[in-house]
Amino acid sequence: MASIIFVTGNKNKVREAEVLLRRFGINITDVNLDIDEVQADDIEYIARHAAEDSYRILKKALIVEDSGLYISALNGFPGPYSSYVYRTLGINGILKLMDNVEERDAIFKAAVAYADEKIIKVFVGETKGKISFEPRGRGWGFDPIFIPDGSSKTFGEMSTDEKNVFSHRGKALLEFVKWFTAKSTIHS
Ligand code: ITT
Repeated sequence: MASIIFVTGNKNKVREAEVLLRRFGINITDVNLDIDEVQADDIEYIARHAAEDSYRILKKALIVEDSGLYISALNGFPGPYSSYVYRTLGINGILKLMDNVEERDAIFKAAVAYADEKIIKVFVGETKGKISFEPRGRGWGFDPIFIPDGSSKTFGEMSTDEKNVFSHRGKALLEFVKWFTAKSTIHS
């Protein structure tokens, strides 16, 4: 079985990636490096830098992932600051900002960056949806208030497998895995 390192401090991301990559025969080991994330508006840029910095330390093939929730009525807030905003305002803070706002459009974006001794490559995934009027289900982060287009459930009401079909992370990881398995076949 092929294996890859996932550099993250977020066990929820690890669980989602494990479930998806296992289907392709790829095993994940997660490592929390606690490196400083560059501050930038662009998650692809953030992921690329994190992958570069992590590779310099670990010297093994790895992925990192940066993601964020972009709410239209809030001009894309919290975007790349989602982790901080989740910890400070939380779900209820976001719902309060959206009080009396009818336009609920939002996009979840993920950038998965792969690095090895030769290359750094970034894969993106986006999911359009709506911010719910109240939290529903469990999940983590903003899961209970995000309803992806094509479903009536929030991410918080979905199983990991079902969420992976709809989610930004699932889409970015799928792009990564298609490329990674093709690359491994060529080199083996
Ligand atoms: P690492 O940087 O260590 O990987 P993190 O949680 O700090 O973990 P990010 O900087 O990418 O990750 O922050 C993204 C935040 O956006 C995350 O903490 C959640 O609050 C939110 N988020 C991203 N994807 C999500 C998802 O699928 N479900 C719920 N919330 C999500």
